[in-house]
Amino acid sequence: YMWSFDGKKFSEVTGPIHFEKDERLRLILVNDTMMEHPIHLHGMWMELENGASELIPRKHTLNVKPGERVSALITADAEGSWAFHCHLLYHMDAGMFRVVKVA
Ligand SMILES: [Cu+2]
Repeated sequence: YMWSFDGKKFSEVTGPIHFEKDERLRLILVNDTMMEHPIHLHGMWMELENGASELIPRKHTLNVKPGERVSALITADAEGSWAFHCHLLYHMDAGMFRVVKVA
């Protein structure tokens, strides 16, 4: 089997995911599998949109349950290339890995 983001494993993608430096963006993760995926973005906080307004949790890893849709706000304030991957290492090895480039 293989694991992927957007249907493409890491060996099939041609380049990084691009974030504009200092942009404020919303990342939406949809888990259409039957397993949990702890999704880890290096270098920047993911602010979990859980309805808690100013008490919004700031996370490096978001656990996404089967069938769950999670959204997070990110300020792309860290220039460079960053790993973005499932933290179950056998999922990462099977393709659930991307590079995020902030420039
Ligand atoms: Cu996973």
